[in-house]
Amino acid sequence: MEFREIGKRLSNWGRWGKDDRIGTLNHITDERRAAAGKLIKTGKLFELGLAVQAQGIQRGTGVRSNPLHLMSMTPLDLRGREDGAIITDDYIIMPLQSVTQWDGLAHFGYDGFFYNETPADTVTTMTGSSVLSIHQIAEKGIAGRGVLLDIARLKGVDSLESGTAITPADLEAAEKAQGVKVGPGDILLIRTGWIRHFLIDKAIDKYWAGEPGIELSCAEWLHARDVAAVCSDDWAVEVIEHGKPFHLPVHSVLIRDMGMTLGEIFVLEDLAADCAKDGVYEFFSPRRR
Ligand code: UVW
Repeated sequence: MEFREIGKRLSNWGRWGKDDRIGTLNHITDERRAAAGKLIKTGKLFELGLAVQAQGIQRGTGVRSNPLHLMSMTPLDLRGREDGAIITDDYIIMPLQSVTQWDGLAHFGYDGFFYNETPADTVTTMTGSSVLSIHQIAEKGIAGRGVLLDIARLKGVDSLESGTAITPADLEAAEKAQGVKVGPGDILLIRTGWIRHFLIDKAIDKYWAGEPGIELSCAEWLHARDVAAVCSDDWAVEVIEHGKPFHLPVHSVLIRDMGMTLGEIFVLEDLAADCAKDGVYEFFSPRRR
């Protein structure tokens, strides 16, 4: 299949050493992070994550449900104490796909391997990933120059339709329209408007009925630009046609071959509105753990 050939061509295996665990995040050098810090002008903050909530974005089908909140201690459990203390404790149990998330490099592979020739059997139910666990990305964080490319705005719609493929030409047209250029070490945020089906229309089934997103040819573009990470407001970053058999070629090449973490279910509406207002589409994108 075409993605294997493209993956071989764009492979970053060994590029940062055989023991590398963070892939394209290596493009964020200290110098680039320091330069990104100088982009802070207004100090405004934008929360890009969905709230952890019981009535979340998942539908409870298959293995992915919404967060479950359980009380493990309440004042009733301690009643009658001499010191009068009352205490509450609680748990949250959740699949990580029930909120905004970064895909670790052990999330997706093919033909028996994850990024950097890491065998599939390095991930077990009891230990998780012994080689590519995302804590190695989290320790360093994902902080640097963020660039938003607002493709929904480019096309003059609130949200792209499900199955709409975003091409390199679209990315470049957005760069031109917005007066910004994506460069080495950037964290690229792609807005499709798709999350409005959850946030505004409250149409969760529609949110999961395929999605707009980048097509495989964008992998070459991201590789040529030395992009560090890509995130989007859809649930898989890549275009998915509703009803078609499950296949994720962009995940295959970006995560497994290039070693790029993908950010999914990002809330980009407020950030995009602010960027449109002042015409500034680059910013400091801070470390999140
Ligand atoms: C899959 O659905 C396999 O991945 P993701 O959660 O990254 O969309």
